[in-house]
Amino acid sequence: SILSNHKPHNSFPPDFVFGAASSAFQVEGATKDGGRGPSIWDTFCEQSKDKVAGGATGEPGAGSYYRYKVLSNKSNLTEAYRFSISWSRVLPKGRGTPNRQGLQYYHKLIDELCSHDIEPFVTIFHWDVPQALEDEYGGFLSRKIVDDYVNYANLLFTEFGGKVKHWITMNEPLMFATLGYGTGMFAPGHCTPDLVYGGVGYSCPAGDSIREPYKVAHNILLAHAEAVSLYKNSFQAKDKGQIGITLVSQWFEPYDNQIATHEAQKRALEFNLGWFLDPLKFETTLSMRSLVRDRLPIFTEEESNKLKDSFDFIGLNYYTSAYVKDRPYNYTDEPTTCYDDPQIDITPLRGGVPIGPHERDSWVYVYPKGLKKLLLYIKEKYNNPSIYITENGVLEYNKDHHFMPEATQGANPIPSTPIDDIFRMEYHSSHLHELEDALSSRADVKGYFVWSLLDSFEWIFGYTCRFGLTYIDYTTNPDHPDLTRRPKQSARWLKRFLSNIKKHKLYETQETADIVM
Ligand code: GBH
Repeated sequence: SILSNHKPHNSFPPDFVFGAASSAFQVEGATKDGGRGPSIWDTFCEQSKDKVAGGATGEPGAGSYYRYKVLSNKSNLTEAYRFSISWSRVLPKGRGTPNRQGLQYYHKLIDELCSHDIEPFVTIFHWDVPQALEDEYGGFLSRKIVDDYVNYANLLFTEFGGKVKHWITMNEPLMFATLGYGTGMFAPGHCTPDLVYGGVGYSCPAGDSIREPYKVAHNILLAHAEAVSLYKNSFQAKDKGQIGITLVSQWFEPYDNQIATHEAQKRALEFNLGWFLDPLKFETTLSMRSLVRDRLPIFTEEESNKLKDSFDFIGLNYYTSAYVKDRPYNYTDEPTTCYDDPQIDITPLRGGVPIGPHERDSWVYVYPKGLKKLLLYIKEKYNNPSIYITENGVLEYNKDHHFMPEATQGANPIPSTPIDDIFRMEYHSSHLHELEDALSSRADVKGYFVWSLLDSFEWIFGYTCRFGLTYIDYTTNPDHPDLTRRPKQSARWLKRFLSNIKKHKLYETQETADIVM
């Protein structure tokens, strides 16, 4: 069992928020319906079939465009729902006349949530750049995106600001920049032509794996800062909401005790989290400046001031951890991708032993302690910002996954029925224990979102694996899958967990019964 202990979960503050999360392209489907324009992920799925398992696309997602009444059970599964808005559904060409039908969809969804006391947390951008802007000027490679992004954000604040009190400008700029422009594994699939990286060849028509990721990250940060300043100047006083950005990082354990290894650990955190969090709090990390050198764009003093403290909260996505060691780089060689710049090796194994239990070819190595360590690192280094864990979760493969036989040896065995996901419940319970430890060390954590509410389109893995608390049946009718939803065991557990927490909140002035999972 990966459950380190069965202590009661009883130390959450009364206003702590529990939710589940998703993103538009992954769940909505209906990619051509209701006036939606294409995004770079539609194009990527169409044109790079070799890069997405099974040649999958955003159809059917989880069918959420038509089945938006997802949470209207008699009692709620969660107190909050984090979802993203599809930019090209509300602005099919990225700018210009809004698509009323698209806006109507999000009004319906938000009203539905509010009528069940489920708080909407809205991600403005979760990787799905309108194809029109990609075609026109290269999307986030161009600084022109800043105006269009701010115009889009302004539309959302104006339409939904009365109802939405938590805004997230961007999801994981790290992944968007490095996978979209470093390896080319994600849309828009850029990398240095004929890149061979880590022994694997990537075919990309164009790109520059050592420069583009940094340009894109730079423009993302500028767009974020402008949108936050717009919200703060024109909306916050009347709407009384909060705005932040979601970042992702693993925790990195030093592989051994050498000084160089500890320095490598520091660089690993700086290049993953610090790349974005440092300019939001101080200024660009020194190690990045000295290692990426003239390939790292520079913020003007004005931009830098605008970036500083441009958030009410930080969203943090945490899934897994790895070991890190030093990899001194030979400067006579050009680096191949941005992954060479931090001069580190990242590996989930030490002496052949994985850092935590995992299913055979899954990237999620279960390491709950990493969450606490990351939270305390952020608390110390960044002056204890308010944090929401905006994603935390684990996957299971479909039964027909080709690694099936070996996979069953892992710690999250393929469930005997698709909804029998004990390992997921244990995953969340143990991460919540570590989160509570971080709370007791005074980390300012305000909420926790499970990834994900529903099984959905899992990017390059297509529909071969599932992160949902809710199982989606894709098989009933191949032409028109009816996408029947069934709560998994983990969903039942979460519901019980929450009602216990609520009881605890209610009686917290008295001495009260143990809250046990
Ligand atoms: C999150 O990213 C995303 O925000 C969310 O949309 C997604 O559904 C969720 O993860 C689950 O995957 O590691 O090279 O094999 C977390 C970062 C980036 C981790 C892509 C998995 C897969 C490629 N993810 N990565 S690799």
